[in-house]
Amino acid sequence: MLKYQKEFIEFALQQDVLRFGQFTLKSGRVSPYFFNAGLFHSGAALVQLGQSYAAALEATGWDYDLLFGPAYKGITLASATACMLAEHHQKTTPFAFNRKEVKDHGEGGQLVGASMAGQKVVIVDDVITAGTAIREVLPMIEQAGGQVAGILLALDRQERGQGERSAIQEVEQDLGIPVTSIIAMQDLIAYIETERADLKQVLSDMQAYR
Ligand code: OMP
Repeated sequence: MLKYQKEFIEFALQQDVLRFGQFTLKSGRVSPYFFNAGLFHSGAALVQLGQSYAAALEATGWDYDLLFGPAYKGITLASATACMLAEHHQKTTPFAFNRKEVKDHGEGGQLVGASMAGQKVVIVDDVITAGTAIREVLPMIEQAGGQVAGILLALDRQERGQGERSAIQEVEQDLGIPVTSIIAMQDLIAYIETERADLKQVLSDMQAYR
C-alpha cells in the first residue's frame, strides 16, 4: 500500500466517511462497510481529498484533457481534483459536469463547464459497486463529443457487476475504459489487518463479504 493510500484510509475514518456496521447498498446487497463521500464536507477535507485523487490520477500516466464530475457528488470531486492538479502538478485541467435537470432558460442544457467536444475525458466519481451509476453517465459524454479516457474513483469495492466478473472488469473489458481508484477494498482489508488489532470482528466481516 502506498503512503497516500494509507493516509486516505485514515482520513476517511477520521471524517466518518468510512464506517463499519450493516448497510444496504443501492444494489440491494447488505455490506459490512459504507463509504459516504458526501461527508467530506469542509474546505480542508476537499483539499485533502483532491490531493488524493490527483495523486491517483498522476500515477496512471493516462493521456487526458478534461475531468468530468457526474451530478451531484462528482461535481465537487472533479472540481477539487482539478484544483489540486493545478496546485501540486502544474496542470491547468479543464472540468465539466452535468445537471440532473435540464435547464430550459438562460444558457440552457444539461452540461456545465468546459466543452467536451473532441476531448479525452476522465470521469471522477466516488464509488463503483455494481457499475450502474457510471453506465448512466457514459452516453452523456459521448453525445457531447467527448471520448472517455478513464474513470477515477475514491473506492473500488471490488464487487460483482452484472455477471460473474467484477463491475470494474466489466467496464474495462466490455467498454474498453480503464479504471483506477485511490483505494480498493483489498487495501482496506490490508490496513485493518496490519494497523487495527482492535477491529478483529470488522476484519472477519469484511473478509467474509469479500
Ligand atoms: P453502483 O451504481 O452499484 O456502482 O453503486 C455506486 C453508487 O452507490 C455510488 O455512486 C453511491 O451512490 C452508492 N454507494 C456509496 O456511496 N458508497 C458505498 O460504499 C456503496 C454504495 C452503494 O450503494 O453501492
